[in-house]
Amino acid sequence: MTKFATTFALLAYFHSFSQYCITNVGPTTTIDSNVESVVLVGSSGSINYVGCPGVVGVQDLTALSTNLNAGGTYTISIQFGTCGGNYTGKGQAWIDFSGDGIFDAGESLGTWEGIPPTPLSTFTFTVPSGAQNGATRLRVTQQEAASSLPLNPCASFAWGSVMDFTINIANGIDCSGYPGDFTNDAIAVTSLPYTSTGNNSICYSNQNLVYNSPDLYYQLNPSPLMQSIHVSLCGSSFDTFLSVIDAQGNVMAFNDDGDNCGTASELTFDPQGQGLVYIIVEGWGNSTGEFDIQIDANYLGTDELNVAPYKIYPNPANDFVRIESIQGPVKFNTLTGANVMSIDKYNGENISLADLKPGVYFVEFESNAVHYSEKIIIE
Ligand SMILES: [Ca+2]
Ligand SMILES: [Ca+2]
Ligand SMILES: [Ca+2]
Repeated sequence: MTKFATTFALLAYFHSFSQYCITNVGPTTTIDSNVESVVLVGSSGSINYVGCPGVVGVQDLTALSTNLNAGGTYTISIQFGTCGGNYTGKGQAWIDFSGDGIFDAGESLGTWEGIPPTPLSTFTFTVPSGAQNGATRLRVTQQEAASSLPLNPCASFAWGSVMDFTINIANGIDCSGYPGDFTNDAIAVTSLPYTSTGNNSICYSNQNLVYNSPDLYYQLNPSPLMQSIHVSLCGSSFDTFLSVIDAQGNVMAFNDDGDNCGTASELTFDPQGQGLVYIIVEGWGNSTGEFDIQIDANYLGTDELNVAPYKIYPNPANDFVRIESIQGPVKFNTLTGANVMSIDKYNGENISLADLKPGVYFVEFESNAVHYSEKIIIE
């Protein structure tokens, strides 16, 4: 498939909000090869888990956690083994230090291979000083009959284990000043034109699964006067990908490489009738870097704007006034809001002004559920 066709297929069928690979991952059976124990003593607290019986899929042990400091060195002890017979296999563990929802190759703690029973595996590792503060994930996997190392942390296979634990990191990068990681934290675009820069290489996770690259979310509430909205990442330093989704997650528009800006992205979408929309910036593939974003709108021309759906005449008025194209209640109020005349069921006829003194009044009525208040002068 071409790059474009692949992108389209992913967008059309696999657009969802999820972070770590957890579906169609891990063993499909509970017997035989299995991680028997995981011990990790942190700077405070510890994980001390004993396995067996086996669990199908990813075993969610994220309720178990320990605290690690960026720059600190720790040792994890894993007993790769079995809950049944002994068969050759391979094992590996990762911590998502970057906090991007991906167990990257560089985040591996160590590997094992053998036929159980084998000695306890101890992997000593240092938490990168650039690790992201907060909760992240440890994944321990054992895969029977795996062909080679390193293992794929997202693989599905017959026998073995995939176990996820929570790691709380401190003394690393504080990402609290990096909004836009997801829809609940989207960067609000409150006026157009909008120009900003961003960087998805630290503090952002992969929420938009079109590509594994971490993504930034912007949110925009289009005005009804906006006919089209143009989003451009032209000038960005890396190969970007851009999508626009509505509040339900439906893809409204997307672009990989814009017509005018190399591998940076550019698109135009129709905001008419839309509530909140999200503009998602990510990289093509795994690419990350600094990007420029410009958002602008074309507005409906005056001839396309709704002209007033009624006509009041004459104004100034003398004996009568008429409101064309209006039906329903009409009220005459003074400038201070006191009601001086009401018509319950107006139907386009002349309204006699004989009972009103000369002066300035507000005429109040509705058209298509919109309330209008028009000033008229009675002479
Ligand atoms: Ca990662
Ligand atoms: Ca992504
Ligand atoms: Ca691109």
